[in-house]
Amino acid sequence: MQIWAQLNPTEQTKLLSRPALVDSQALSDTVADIIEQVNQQGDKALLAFTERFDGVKLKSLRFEDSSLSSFAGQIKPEVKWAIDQAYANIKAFHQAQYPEDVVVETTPGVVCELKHAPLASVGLYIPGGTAPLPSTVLMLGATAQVAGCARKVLCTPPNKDGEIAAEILYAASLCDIDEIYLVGGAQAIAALALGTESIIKVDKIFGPGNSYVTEAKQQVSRIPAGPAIDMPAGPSEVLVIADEHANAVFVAADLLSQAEHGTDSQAVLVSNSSDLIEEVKQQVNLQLATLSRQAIAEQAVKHSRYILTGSLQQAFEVSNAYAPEHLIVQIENARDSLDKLTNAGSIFVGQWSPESAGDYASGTNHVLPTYGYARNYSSLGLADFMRRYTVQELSYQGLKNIGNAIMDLADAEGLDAHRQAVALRLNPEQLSQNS
Ligand code: HSO
Ligand code: ZN
Repeated sequence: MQIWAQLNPTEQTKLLSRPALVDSQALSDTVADIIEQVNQQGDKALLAFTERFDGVKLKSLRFEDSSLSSFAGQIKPEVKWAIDQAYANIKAFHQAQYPEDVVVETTPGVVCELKHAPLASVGLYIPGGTAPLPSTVLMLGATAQVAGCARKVLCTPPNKDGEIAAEILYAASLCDIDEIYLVGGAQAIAALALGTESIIKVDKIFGPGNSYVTEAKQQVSRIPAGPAIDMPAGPSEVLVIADEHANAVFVAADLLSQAEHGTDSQAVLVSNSSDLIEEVKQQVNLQLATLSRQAIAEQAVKHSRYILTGSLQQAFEVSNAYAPEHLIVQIENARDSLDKLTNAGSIFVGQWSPESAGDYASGTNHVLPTYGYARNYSSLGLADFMRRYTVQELSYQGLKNIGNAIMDLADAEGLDAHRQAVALRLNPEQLSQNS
């Protein structure tokens, strides 16, 4: 347990720092090489990388099956029902996020509009790894579907048998995703960004992934006229603020649900009660022993942090400084503290709101800013699958009304043609004078 007030500012900053991202030259060179090979050899490179990294020799990259929804029959009924319920809630929450268009007459005769349109084509990356993540398919797919993106392309690495989990296929079918490719890693990101013979490139790439995927997303986003990406990513993290009224069993369970994601997962408890902290520590050890992913969670727990503050206000300050991806507030009258908690990807209020709810089924998106980016990046939402643009229409009178402002500013910037574009409209006789 660390006592916040006893640390100097440097120690406080160090305590809240994230692990250094694997940002080695070797990683970035490897990824650059993969991107270049996909650029030069297209599908051939994708198939070769899939054989090398996923251990499977595919005949075709595209997952061909006309009736994706038939995979419902291959999954447990309760999992199908769970996917259905999660999908309905995610859809409902994101449907409510439709942005309003704006029309404003800023000056008489000068009408400005803000409009929204769905992105035409989006790439949704679903990681492979130890467990299939149908929940991530729903988070990305349902949101793209609600936004109205015409082309939704899903890439995921095949398993050893060259297949994709039925849960992923079923979730994809709910989201109307009919373009699925069996390709993962940096090579999938390269294909989505550059295009190959079988994969047409997309406008924006979404989704979590390992350090290769993350690096590849960063690199392709720098390609001139390349795709946009959703957000930078780091290891997943949770910060729990708890007071002496909190249930230590619940708090420990929440810390562990983060810890089991990966050995680099970040779990932080901030409390004004040393008794609660001690209780939670005991609970963490007890519950850890029951987990199937104990080995992973144990590693993450080793670098978890327990911070004792002098007050709840100080706990809020610590949380804002850390800017966690997930923030769970288990204190009395938790809702009253919301105004003070400014920096977090997603906030879970009160003891009945575990992070798992948002990870799976409440309706909020689980793609969230990590690594302190909750300070300046938004949680994924409908707006990320849309672009906004403006429209304007001026009448003659409107142009007259702001004409002097335009011409004087053009003068100030020394841009004569800009001035002329107004002057010639308002005084067309100038044209004949010039010629
Ligand atoms: N906690 C993860 C999302 C997730 N959890 C998927 C379970 N499945 C990052 O927000
Ligand atoms: Zn999770």
